[in-house]
Amino acid sequence: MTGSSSGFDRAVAALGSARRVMALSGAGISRESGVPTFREAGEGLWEKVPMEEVATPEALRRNPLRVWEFYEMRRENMKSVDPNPGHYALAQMDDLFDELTVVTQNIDGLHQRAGSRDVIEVHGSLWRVRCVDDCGHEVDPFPHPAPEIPPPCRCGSTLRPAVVLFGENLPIVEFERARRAALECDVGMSLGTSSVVWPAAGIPLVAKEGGAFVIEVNPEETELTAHFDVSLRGPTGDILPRLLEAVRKHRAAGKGRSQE
Ligand code: BV8
Ligand code: ZN
Repeated sequence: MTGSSSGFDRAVAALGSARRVMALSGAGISRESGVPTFREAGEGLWEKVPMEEVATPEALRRNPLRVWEFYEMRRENMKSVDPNPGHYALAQMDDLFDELTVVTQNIDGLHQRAGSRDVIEVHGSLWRVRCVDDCGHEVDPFPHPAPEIPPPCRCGSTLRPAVVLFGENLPIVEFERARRAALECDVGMSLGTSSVVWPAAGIPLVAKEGGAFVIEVNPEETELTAHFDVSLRGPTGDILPRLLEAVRKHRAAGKGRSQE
């Protein structure tokens, strides 16, 4: 369930009068689809595989096969995975606002499959590969399973997962667009992220600096909980559909901004 009902009601009132919304999502929103998170006690990906071994540029240079096996395993696991009610509710919120920008740290593509129209992947995509030597060649979507790993690039080099590894810069165009959406939004949401990986974790704080009302949805407290106007304690698969319903009712009752 959420935090105090006043927290939920304040979130509904803020969303009810919002025109532009920015939502940062993390692995938590995909957890109810069966995608393991990174740091969940007992199931987190990094408990099973040290991230230094598979998610850094050094690892990719040192042992590309090991990194490819890790991302092929994640693609394989996605075969039986579908968006969950949290993804769908967020996608249906597209019709409630002039702008709803989903800034996702996730690489699974579930927001797009659920129908969200404006998704910025600040950590890349599991379904895209690019040239290790930046010759410009990209394949999106890359066939799964890969015919051979690491796959050859047409320039003679090899291809790598087009995801942002630890110690790598975020794609500058996407990150700038995410920051601008955060600065300009009326409400910023943080959905299912532990807020420990920067600079993505700081995007809701950019929204707050820009004067937005900021809402966190997470079953647990995070490192940034104290910075949010409201922190709703619960799974996104439960809270987002309830927020969607409540904002629709709020609007139908003539509260919040008029629908022109
Ligand atoms: C960068 C893509 C500039 C790949 C990911 C030393 C050297 C270099 C860099 C650093 C350094 N020290 C610190 C840094 C910065 C580093 C960083 O922040 N490290 C952390 C660990 C301290 N950041 C970087 O390296 C970034 N780049 O800084 O570039 C630079 C360049 C060179 C040198 C210096 C600086 C790049 C980071 C991107 C890494 N790539 N993913 C892949 O996915 O395989 S990170 C990955 O983990 C995610 O993308 C996400 O961003 C991050 C955090 O994960 P979450 O999504 O939050 O998931 P998590 O498991 O942590 O939490 C799940 C949450 O869900 C929990 O809160 C849980 O309560 C909640 N939950 C559970 N169930 C539900 C739920 N919520 C809702 N509903 C539920 N049902
Ligand atoms: Zn190439």
